[in-house]
Amino acid sequence: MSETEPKKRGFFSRLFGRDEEPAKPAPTPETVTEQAVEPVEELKPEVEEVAPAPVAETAAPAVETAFPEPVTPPALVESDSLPVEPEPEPAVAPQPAPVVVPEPTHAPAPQPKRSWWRRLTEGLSRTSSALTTGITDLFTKRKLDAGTLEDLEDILIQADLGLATSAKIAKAVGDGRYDKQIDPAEVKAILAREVESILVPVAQPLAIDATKKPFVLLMVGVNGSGKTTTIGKLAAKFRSEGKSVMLAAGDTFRAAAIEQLRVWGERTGAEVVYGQQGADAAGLAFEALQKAKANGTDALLIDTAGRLQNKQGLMDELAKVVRVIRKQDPSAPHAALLVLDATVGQNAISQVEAFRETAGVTGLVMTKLDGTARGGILVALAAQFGLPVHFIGVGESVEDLEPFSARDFARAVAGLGEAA
Ligand SMILES: Nc1nc2c(ncn2[C@@H]2O[C@H](COP(=O)(O)OP(=O)(O)OP(=O)(O)O)[C@@H](O)[C@H]2O)c(=O)[nH]1
Ligand SMILES: [Mg+2]
Repeated sequence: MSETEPKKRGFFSRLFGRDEEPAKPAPTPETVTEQAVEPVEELKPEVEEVAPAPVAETAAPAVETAFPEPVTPPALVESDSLPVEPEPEPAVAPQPAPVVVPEPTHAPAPQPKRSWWRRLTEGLSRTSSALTTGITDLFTKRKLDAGTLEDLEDILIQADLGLATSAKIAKAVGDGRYDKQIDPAEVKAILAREVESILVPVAQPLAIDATKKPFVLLMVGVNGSGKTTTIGKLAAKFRSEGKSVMLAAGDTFRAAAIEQLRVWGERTGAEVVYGQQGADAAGLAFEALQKAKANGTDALLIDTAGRLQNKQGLMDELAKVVRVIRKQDPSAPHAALLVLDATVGQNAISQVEAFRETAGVTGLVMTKLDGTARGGILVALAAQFGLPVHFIGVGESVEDLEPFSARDFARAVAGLGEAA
């Protein structure tokens, strides 16, 4: 489970709009075996680094059942290294993990379409109301002085805009306005203008280089930040553009993570390459890249296990995934996207530092802006790192992920209307 996130509502309940997972048929071991791809054991000869020598890097050994699930999946937070040893054989024969393939009839009823602006402003409402309420209270019927500007700076810092940016905005508001009355609307307009100017350089669409077959996208981040969901949303986008997509279930930690990606594969018509729980993630990524190359696939999206940025063992595993991918294609991954959960606030800064160092992060995706009053963190990150921000997420559904627009974001957080 996640250290950074409270217990989540089950994936299946979200997907199917139910409180419980669907009743799982108990498949025979043969059924399960048929649905699994070849064990990752077979990858080893092709990947120098997944040779059996170091214990921490061996793939899970082949076992009789296709899903040799331990009764209790290994807890991510309790270990610095990926699970490598199979659980000892239980006295009672293990139940094969049921494979749940969603029935089309379980698809949620289509939601009425809301415009992106509406979803964005609703999603950012907690951040914008924290800012605009504070600004209105502060500037109504009051002349501007040093104290007001300090209070304004505090409001901005509390919304996680960062010290430097908050000071800059307060200074812009103060410029030439001392001892004058200033309308809250004017302050909001200055806020929007300043935020936009910081965000413009980072608001860059994710460019898919069509000459790369496949274009390899690696998704990284801490536990529960939204990596797998974002992969699903991107797969849906790419498929709707007519691209062929392959997903690699590189979060080999949890059987549920593999299953979650397989469901996205089903929903989006993307092939999913997956191995057994506990298999070597680097080996799996290597095999997926080989398959995608052979198939001429347009985009390969590689999921990875969530890992805290201060767990060195897990960060080393991620570095290995990148190294192994590069052995086959030195230009890959062509995009390494760090998925950041906006609700973590300032912790996002150390996440960017660590993942940039380990995985060569090329761009950011910020999710869960709908669940926080601290959306200003995106501005602080832009000012500090200048990394491209490709997408933001303001909800759980497929259409809640959109390319990032500096102007829309700036106007929405400042509580202004849609740009003309
Ligand atoms: N409200 C909201 N929820 C989101 C958003 N993006 C993802 N989520 C939810 O966040 C939860 C975690 O998402 P996952 O995609 O499983 O996260 P992950 O990073 O793959 O998690 P691990 O694999 O456990 O590290 C799920 O319940 C998602 O539906 C978003 O933009 N807004
Ligand atoms: Mg995941």
